[in-house]
Amino acid sequence: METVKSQTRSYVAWAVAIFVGGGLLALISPRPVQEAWTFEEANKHDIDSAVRVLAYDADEAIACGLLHLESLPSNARNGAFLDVDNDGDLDGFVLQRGASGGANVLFYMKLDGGYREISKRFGSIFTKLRDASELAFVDVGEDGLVDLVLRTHKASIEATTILRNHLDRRAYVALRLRPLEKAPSGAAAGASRVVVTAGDASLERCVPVETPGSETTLYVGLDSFEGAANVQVTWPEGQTSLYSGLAINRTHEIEQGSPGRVRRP
Ligand SMILES: [Ca+2]
Ligand SMILES: [Ca+2]
Repeated sequence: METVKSQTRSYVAWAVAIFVGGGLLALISPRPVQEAWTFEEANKHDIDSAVRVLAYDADEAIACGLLHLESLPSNARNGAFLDVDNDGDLDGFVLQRGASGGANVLFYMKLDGGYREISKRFGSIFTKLRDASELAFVDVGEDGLVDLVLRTHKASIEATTILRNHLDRRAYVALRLRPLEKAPSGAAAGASRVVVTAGDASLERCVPVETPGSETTLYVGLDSFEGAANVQVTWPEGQTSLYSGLAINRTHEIEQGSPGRVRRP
């Protein structure tokens, strides 16, 4: 009888352990990764407002100090860097020519100071569209989670598509940067450098300015920061503007030549 009781207690203990263990596992497991990104048809407004945020064209990469670019695949043909999960670390995207001649979208995320491909974590969604020829970003829904625009080439039967971002929400600040329409004589096209200070964290970003006056919206992820952010912008010509006390989780318009003033859209 004692043995039966002991066995019963043992079964109950195992059942409790499995139940508690399963519950803990469910709590710490990330939600299904397939849901983190979904395909969506791109409308004209989204396509028109999409911007390349940080490209890795060799000159721009040098201007931006993105030294980790050496780790990208040699057959990569277009790419961009952006903090898609707003954790403060830049993530990288590249289009890579596949073995059959089509293009695959690869998604890299910064880990331990280097870049690792993690597209497989999200199932096949990053390799579905094979004719993508250009990457751009736009924030559909203006929810602070930046979405990926995959432009296809003209001959393709595939339409330009948006990969909608459903990753977990974190704090961010969005800066709509508007450099001078006419660059001062002698000034070369280059990049604006942006430093966002949020509490103890200082995040530096680099935004290529392809044509004078071209507006670019920069999203800077702030993880779990609560409070107001300070921003320093160094424009391509070297002029520096400071902006303090910017509210998080919203977009601020920052115009070159208006130091200290931020126009709110
Ligand atoms: Ca990130
Ligand atoms: Ca969005």
